[in-house]
Amino acid sequence: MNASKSFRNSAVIALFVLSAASATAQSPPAAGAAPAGPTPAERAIEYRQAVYKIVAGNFGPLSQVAQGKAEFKSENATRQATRLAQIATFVGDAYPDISKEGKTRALPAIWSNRKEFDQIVQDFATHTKTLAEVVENSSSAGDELKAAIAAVGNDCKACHDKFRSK
Ligand code: ASC
Repeated sequence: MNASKSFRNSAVIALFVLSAASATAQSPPAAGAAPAGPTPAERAIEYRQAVYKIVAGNFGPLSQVAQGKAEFKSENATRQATRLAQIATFVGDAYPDISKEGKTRALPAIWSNRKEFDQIVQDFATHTKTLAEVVENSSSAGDELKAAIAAVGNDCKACHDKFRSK
């Protein structure tokens, strides 16, 4: 290969590399291309919302039982209450600072009034643990079970009233 041909080849390669780099850096994504992934803040918010989906998915049926809208079934209630007590331990650290801003109903008061917020989270963990124990010893939806379910529901509500936007 002579010198001028070799120069031309290098120039072609350089141009190709440059245009490929600028395509990644500057062009909008091609039609149908996957959008950019979530930011760390979006990921943290999605994670938190997933935690609450598990909370609601397990507390909902128990709340129905307490209201007499669903039958008490020991096996189901035990599974739900056990899972609720477990997922309750995920809540406290689902509010990292980066998740304060974004598509979230979590109010800034959570971060400016963290002690009060953490107390409700602690109550939620305590009351779900108690509920799991009460369910374990229940064969029907008696007063003790209803009270244990109500205690958990009150923690949900206390937090929503103060720390979640409408
Ligand atoms: C639920 C649910 C809530 C709480 C709340 C209790 O079942 O999804 O967010 O109970 O309504 O006040």
